[in-house]
Amino acid sequence: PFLENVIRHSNFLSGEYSTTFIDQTPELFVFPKRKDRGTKMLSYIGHTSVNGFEGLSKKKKPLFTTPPIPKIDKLQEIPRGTKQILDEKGPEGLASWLLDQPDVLLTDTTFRDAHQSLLATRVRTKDLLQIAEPTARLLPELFSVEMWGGATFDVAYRFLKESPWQRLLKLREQMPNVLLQMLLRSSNAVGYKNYPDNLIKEFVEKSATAGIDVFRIFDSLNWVEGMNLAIQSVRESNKIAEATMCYTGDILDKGRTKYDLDYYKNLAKELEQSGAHILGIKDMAGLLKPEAAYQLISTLKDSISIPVHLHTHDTSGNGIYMYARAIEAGVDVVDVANGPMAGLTSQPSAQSLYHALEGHKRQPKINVGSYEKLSHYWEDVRGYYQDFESGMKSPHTEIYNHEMPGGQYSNLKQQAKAVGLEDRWNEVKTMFNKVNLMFGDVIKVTPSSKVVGDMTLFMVQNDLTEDDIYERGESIDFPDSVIEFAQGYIGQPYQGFPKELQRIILKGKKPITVRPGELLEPVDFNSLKSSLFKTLDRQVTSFDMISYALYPKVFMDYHRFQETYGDVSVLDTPTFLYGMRLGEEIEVEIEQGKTLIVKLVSISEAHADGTRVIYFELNGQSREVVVKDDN
Ligand code: 3PY
Ligand code: ZN
Repeated sequence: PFLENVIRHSNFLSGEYSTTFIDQTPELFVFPKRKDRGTKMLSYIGHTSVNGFEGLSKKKKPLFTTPPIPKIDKLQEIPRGTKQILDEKGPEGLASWLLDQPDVLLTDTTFRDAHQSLLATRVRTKDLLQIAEPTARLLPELFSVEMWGGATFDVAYRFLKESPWQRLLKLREQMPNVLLQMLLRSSNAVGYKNYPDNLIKEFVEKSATAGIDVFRIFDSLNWVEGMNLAIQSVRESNKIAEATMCYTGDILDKGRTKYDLDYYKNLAKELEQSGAHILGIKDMAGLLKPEAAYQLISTLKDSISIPVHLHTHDTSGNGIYMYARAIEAGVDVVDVANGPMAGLTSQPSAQSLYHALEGHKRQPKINVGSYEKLSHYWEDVRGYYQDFESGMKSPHTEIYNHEMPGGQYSNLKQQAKAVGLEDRWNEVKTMFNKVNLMFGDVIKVTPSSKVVGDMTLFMVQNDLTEDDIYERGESIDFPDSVIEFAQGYIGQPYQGFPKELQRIILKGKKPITVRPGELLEPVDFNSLKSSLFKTLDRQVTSFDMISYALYPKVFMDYHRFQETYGDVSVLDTPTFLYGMRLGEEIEVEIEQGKTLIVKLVSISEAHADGTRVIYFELNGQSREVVVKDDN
């Protein structure tokens, strides 16, 4: 059936196929085989109606309003944007175009960091896709839309049961005019550990072909040696390498000299020399204060000749004022999110920034009315994910003390709760700061922030003080991530590891000082392809291979889930998260032009073996599925 699919495909018939044809044409692998999609879907709905969604306590499906999609004229051509400039002028040309813009440009993070930081990364492709074309049409002046990478990759498979590659391909289709941007953790790609060099190269190359234009590349220790491979791979793909430095500490605090203005200035120069088209500044915890931003950006604009792109989190509530000062100092692009998805641990609001700069000569040239139209959609979509909210309700200035990244705060709180430390959250925050100082004051961002977090929970949970670690550390088994960090497996921290602590943690193990990627065996893609072909029992794409190589277990769990429940990405989000109410009827478009009408008729009492029978109507026909009640 695969070959038949190929030769009947319109692109094949018209001769428009290339070597990426197979990767980008997933419908080739949709065979009219084996199972009945309807039954699988009913099993999922039945299971979720009875047991709730993984990680959420079971509750009745709330009533939601349907998010309004702004009206657009699909017959009109999509307005030109930065993507066309990149295609015409190449990455260097795009960067020099950017330097020539008198006003500040905006990157919209609503599709990635905003929901990673506010809603535990849970926003589904279906909800992104519906608003993608309206966004592309209404906001063609954006510099870029950040919509991929960071935690979205594994969360898509793990919790949303959908393919991140499909998300990318589909969004690219709907947004052909603006640059699409991703967050790339250098040698950690979109994972939490170092990967072999050939996997990083392959990942970059395939992400570029699938649609990514701007790669924001950072290393969790600001270790440039760990970033070079990713920077070069992006350059080879003829895409934009936004080499990024993570901002930590406070350059205004003269008592803290490790990360001072000179540190950032030298790092920026090094990144420019490494081939960056744009310099990114990643203020992942929102520590950059307004005056610090002014000094930092002014210094960088004097020291390097590539554009500067600033990212922050609005946790402290100072984001807009900080941006205003950075804009005064000449920053070229700043990251914002659409109002209802902005603020707190997310990015500052696009609309707020626009109005704050009223009358300013660098006010962004966007249509703020368009932003508001799109905001009504996001307001309602956010409601779908209410159970993933972190609970932070107001600006949080303690961030300046504990320095936890925006995306980590809610996560670590959850982890603390899971190990019974919910009541000791204040202690956890204080300990996070202590551990940071014990580690020598490190950059804290994925994955180094996770190491600090793991050590913090370990110490609080075991009632260990700093003195305990130094006095009786020899007899303490530290968490794996802490040992790996001390061994050098996530790279080399600036000014090295504190020697005494490293000795205590490693207990005789020898640390490495080279790039971890140099020591890792390359992935053998040929043998991976044949072994995956056997396990998946279907053709294998480059995307499958990369995902498997990054996350073997996560990828196989996803595959098994699909075998059981089919493609659940077609379900609306309330049904995906809460199942159905008794008597409710929904429509599910399982493919273009093919809609199923599903009604949940009744649910039986639990039988002795713990199963229930769920009675549905599927397109008017009675159907039943048996579901195990896990409650
Ligand atoms: C990520 O790596 O996912 C981040 O957003 C870090 O800030
Ligand atoms: Zn961020």
